[in-house]
Amino acid sequence: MTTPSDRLPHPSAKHASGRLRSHNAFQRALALFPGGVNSPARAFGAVGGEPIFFSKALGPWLTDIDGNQYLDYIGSWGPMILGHRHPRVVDAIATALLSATSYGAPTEAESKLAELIIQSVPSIEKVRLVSSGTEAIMSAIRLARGFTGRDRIVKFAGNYHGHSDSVLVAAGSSAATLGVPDSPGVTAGTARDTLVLEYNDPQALEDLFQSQGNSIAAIVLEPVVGNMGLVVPTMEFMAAARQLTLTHGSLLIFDEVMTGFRLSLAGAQGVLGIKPDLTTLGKIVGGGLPLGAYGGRRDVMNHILPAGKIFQAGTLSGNPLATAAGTATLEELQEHPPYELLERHGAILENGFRSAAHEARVAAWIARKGSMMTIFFQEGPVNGWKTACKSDLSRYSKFFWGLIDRGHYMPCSQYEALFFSVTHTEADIHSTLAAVRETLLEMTA
Ligand code: HOZ
Repeated sequence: MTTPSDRLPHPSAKHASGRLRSHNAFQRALALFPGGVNSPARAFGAVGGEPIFFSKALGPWLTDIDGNQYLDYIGSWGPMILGHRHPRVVDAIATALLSATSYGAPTEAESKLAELIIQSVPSIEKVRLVSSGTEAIMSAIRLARGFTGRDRIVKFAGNYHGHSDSVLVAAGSSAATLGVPDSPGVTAGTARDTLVLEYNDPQALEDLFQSQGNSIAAIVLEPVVGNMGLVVPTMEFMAAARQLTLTHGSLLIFDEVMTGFRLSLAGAQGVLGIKPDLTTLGKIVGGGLPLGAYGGRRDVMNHILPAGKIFQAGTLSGNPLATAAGTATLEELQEHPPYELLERHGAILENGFRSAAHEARVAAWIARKGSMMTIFFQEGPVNGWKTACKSDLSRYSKFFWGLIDRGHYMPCSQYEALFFSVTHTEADIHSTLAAVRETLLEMTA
């Protein structure tokens, strides 16, 4: 087990009384924020109970405001591939902080980060830095529409691309978790231009393009889905998406906000061997600070203002602190690629989950790619939203709380993938597996 210097003794969190400060903090927050949170994914709506409030994190460890410690399996929903407070990232932020927090004017540091992105992801020839994954996707879709002169986009049920209007249709993540995959406030006119298909259904894609291909600006997809739980694409599906967009003059946009720099330095596209026209990035690219990016073919990116006419802007785009954190993270990943280690630990985790479920006689479909994984409480196979949504959500809730009580912080929804970091040791993973086994046995006792 890792032993961070500031790790506190682990009081039994089995009872809500072990989280009294979190309870009080939540009561205060309820009066201040809608639902007591600043993003619904963290509200515990899908698992019941109250969210836990945190005060500190180090490596793979989280410390809540009551002093409980948890091995972290969400990593801030993806960014923390190097673990919390990695020294190189902390130093880079501290150094940047001594110069300025924002200029609203260009810096050389932004070019350094852009060079690292372009070196890492071969399909990206030019890039634009923004402040979040939502902004990256929203901008990439506008670019695809402006470039092709077409209005429609194709997305897949259960894929989540942030919260801009045109992708809040059949959306995954907290939109699916909290039962608003089609949010009120998204106009019928906007939703009409978003065509929704089932993931991993190449025939449906083929049929759609046969009938409406010349009105489609882009296909946007998660090349490995993390937002309906983890769903891996078939090569047939990915090849169809690539070929149909090429044939019909549409663009292929890979949303790699979760998978970028996570599954390989070149993201999911590096693993799958498919080259999109545009890629969106977030999470890891900002090293834990708010930063996103979109990029791709030079001829397409040159349509963005001021090189071209398609508008997109942002006061804090390329913010010096976020740029420093992202640069330090990508440099560390380039110099010490962790992907073999993450794959090895992922395989241990996956096999351990599978044998624990087998021993407890719990129906479970376990999906994994690298350091992302989901246990779906159902027989499976899970290959898209129609199958993902058949999972037993009350079982997931019991599983989640059983693990919280044992000091392991899993995603608070069946429809989110877990992430682990380079700082999770093999011993940490075995300690999680022991807790998973105990929890599953307790659930079925
Ligand atoms: N994009 C994150 C994973 N689905 C959730 C973050 C959030 O909505 O707070």
